[in-house]
Amino acid sequence: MSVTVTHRGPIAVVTIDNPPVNALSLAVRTQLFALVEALDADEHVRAIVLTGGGKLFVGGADITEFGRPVELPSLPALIERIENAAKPWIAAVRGAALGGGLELALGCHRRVATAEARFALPEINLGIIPGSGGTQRLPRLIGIETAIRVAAENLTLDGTRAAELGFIDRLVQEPLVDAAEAFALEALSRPLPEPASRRPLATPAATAWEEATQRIGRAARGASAPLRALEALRFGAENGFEAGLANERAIFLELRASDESAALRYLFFAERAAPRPAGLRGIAALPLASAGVIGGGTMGVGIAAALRNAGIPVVLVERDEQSLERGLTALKAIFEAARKRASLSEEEAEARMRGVTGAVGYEALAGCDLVIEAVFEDLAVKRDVFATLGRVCRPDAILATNTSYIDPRQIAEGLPHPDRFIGLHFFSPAQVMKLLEIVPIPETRPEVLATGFELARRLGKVPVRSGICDGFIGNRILRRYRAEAEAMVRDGVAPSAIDAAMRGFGYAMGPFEMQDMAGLDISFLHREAARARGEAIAETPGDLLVRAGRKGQKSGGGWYDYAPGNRTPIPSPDAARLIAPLVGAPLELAPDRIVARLIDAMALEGQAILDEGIAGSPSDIDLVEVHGYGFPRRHGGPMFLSSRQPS
Ligand code: 3H9
Repeated sequence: MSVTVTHRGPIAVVTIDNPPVNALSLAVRTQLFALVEALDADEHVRAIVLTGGGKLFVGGADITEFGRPVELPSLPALIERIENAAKPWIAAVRGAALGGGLELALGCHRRVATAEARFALPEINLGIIPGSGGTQRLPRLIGIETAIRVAAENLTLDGTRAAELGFIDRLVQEPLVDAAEAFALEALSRPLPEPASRRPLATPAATAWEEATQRIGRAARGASAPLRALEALRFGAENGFEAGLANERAIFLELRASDESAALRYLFFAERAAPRPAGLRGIAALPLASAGVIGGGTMGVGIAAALRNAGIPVVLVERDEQSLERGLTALKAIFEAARKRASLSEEEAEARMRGVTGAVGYEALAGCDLVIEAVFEDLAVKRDVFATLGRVCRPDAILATNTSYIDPRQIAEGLPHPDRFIGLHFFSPAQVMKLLEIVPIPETRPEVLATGFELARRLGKVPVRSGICDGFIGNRILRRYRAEAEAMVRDGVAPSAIDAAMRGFGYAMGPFEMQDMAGLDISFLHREAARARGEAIAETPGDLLVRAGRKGQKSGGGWYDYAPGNRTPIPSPDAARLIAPLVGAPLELAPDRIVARLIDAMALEGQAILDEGIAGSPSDIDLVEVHGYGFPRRHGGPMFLSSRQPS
């Protein structure tokens, strides 16, 4: 049974027990609906306490049902039935009451919660809006301004805040059900409060709506659900509860069927599946109490910051005092910036640095459970590092390389105990970017691989296992993406038109703007190295730019020109002249054609990566693109998009 009822004198306690998150599946809704009827008719029952089994109240509607037509009883019908029940229903909340879970609590006549309870309407993250009265009942209890923050801007209220806002009638302590029962008994003598749906709601001035529209539109970056949530809130405030509820439901059903919601739901499940790859079930991670990072450049410092943010003590190693000092200063600056943004307190920022030991020489790494190498991308340099680590580190310490392109098998050659070696490919800035490509070599022990995934979990990252190939999953697709963008330039399409199309699609910047920011020279050097190895790689427009000294923003220009001290790209006649020998007659392509050509190229490379067994699933590839390369979340990823296109 997903829903159980027990009797405590005149109080019936209804518990939703539907692990893992007590989602309001069809079975739960059906049983709850029948229970409301039965308890109304039961003359021994005078009030009902509704609670969730386990650690949380209810995680929301069952998202796995969203791919199918709505099955009855619907959640709005159930909530309306509870609101109209003959006896008072009291929600007793511990842990999360999210989405439909919060809406269910809103339909109850009274609510108690622990201080740590969490109330939120995260529907917009799934490309939908609340569909069971969340945008209509919540503002009538807590005021429209806070309701806007909750429904359209992802604000979570804890129990304490919810009680201050009057949404929670009483803050209680564990044992929750005992406290809720006592509250229910006391409340028996009091008249029932007006249900949320019948409470008045003050309508804010038009300017307040305009201000919220601007704010939410800016933050949404092209996603539609946040503004639709605001629209539902406004309509309800201006037209009354009944009309508001019908309008909310219509928007919910429209969005539930949208491509955007399908993409976001797909990512929701992909992100949850990623930390637990099939091959590692039951394999325990090794202890990870301390870590070393070699290299105090941007990447090493970012990795050190990510480790410290997860509470792991770090030894940062550089080759001389001066470089170490630079690295430590950069690390401190990261925490200082977080303090200025108020995401860290002064004390926390100081504690982050207290957990860092700077060292010149590798002996300081002798006690570390894990050492991550983030030095210059050069095989000989890296091999040297690991030869030394093989001598100074414990034989059971995990040794990891952060290489982006070098074959980790070659790096590990000659290392004693290569079974503890692994690639951990972070993305810059490593304290921010969510992706972690985990690259085992054939000798890597399963426990070491499991520790890579456990590290990702502790760092709050999305782990994706990658096989070994040039560039692993992400940089290999990036190369194909850039090559296709350059092929379009050769066909005569202006770089600025390609960039504008990709921005329109949802990327923060287009491929040429990105190259200018990152520098054109690194991929140029790769091509040159491949040419030196005898690979037949034709001259590209990018090669012509680099040969003329246009390496991107750092050299004052690349694909674009830049005014001194300004990063705004200006279409460049000089660049156009330089690449002209490789470029055809001007060609205008519609933005959606440009986007389709680039996404197709990425998906084709992704398919090759799958066929070669480099990635385990299409969704792993999409997670790489979304979390490492700025692919717009609302489109799901290149593999998702291509799977939905008619062929
Ligand atoms: C909604 O409510 C719409 C309504 O307004 C209107 C309806 C008419 N359904 O995250 P975890 C699975 S929309 C189905 O690792 P945690 C998840 O896939 C919903 N399954 O746990 C995973 O499965 P598996 C609004 C769900 O403890 C397992 O549960 N609600 C759902 O770190 C554990 O998940 C939300 O958007 C679901 N609703 O965090 C809340 N939720 O083990 C979404 C989870 O097979 N959920 N699963 O991989 C969450 O934010 C977190 O799961 C939660 C628990 C905080 C609840």
